[in-house]
Amino acid sequence: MKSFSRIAAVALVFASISSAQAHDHSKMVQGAATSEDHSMDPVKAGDLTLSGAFTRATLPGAKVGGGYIKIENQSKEPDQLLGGSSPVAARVEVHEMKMDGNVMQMRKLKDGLEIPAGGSAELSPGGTHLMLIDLSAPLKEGDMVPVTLDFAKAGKVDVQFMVGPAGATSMEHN
Ligand SMILES: [Cu+2]
Repeated sequence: MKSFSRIAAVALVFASISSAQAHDHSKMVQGAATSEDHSMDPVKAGDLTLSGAFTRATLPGAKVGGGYIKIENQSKEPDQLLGGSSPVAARVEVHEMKMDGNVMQMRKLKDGLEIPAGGSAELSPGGTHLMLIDLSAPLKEGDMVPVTLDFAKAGKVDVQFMVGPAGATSMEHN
């Protein structure tokens, strides 16, 4: 129940900026493309290859930040991204996100995100994402954020997430 109420609180934050947030998604996707210019060398962990990890600068007082990454799986077995941890956040969860009317809704994927055998999964702005919850300090553009991802089969994998620009200008009015 505790974790549910936390997610509900997070959802409320997004709901309060509903239409502006929806409008901003196109910018967020562009931000993703830009971030590839600075993307880190891919990280290999067993049959997994993780690449293009980035997050976005947050404003003072922001409680959450998003994490985005591409994960390829060369195994004949699927794996699951269960969540993670980071020194900058109290918790790191895998969230699914979708628009309901003009209200952003997201929920924790409690069984994790499947990385299909011989396939890949991409966590990206506006879609499935990592959520860094209860940030200890704002994420600053240009910094690197260490995140330990937790996979069902591959285990724990350390990845550096580069902090890109905030991009979401509409959020500055909140
Ligand atoms: Cu989320």
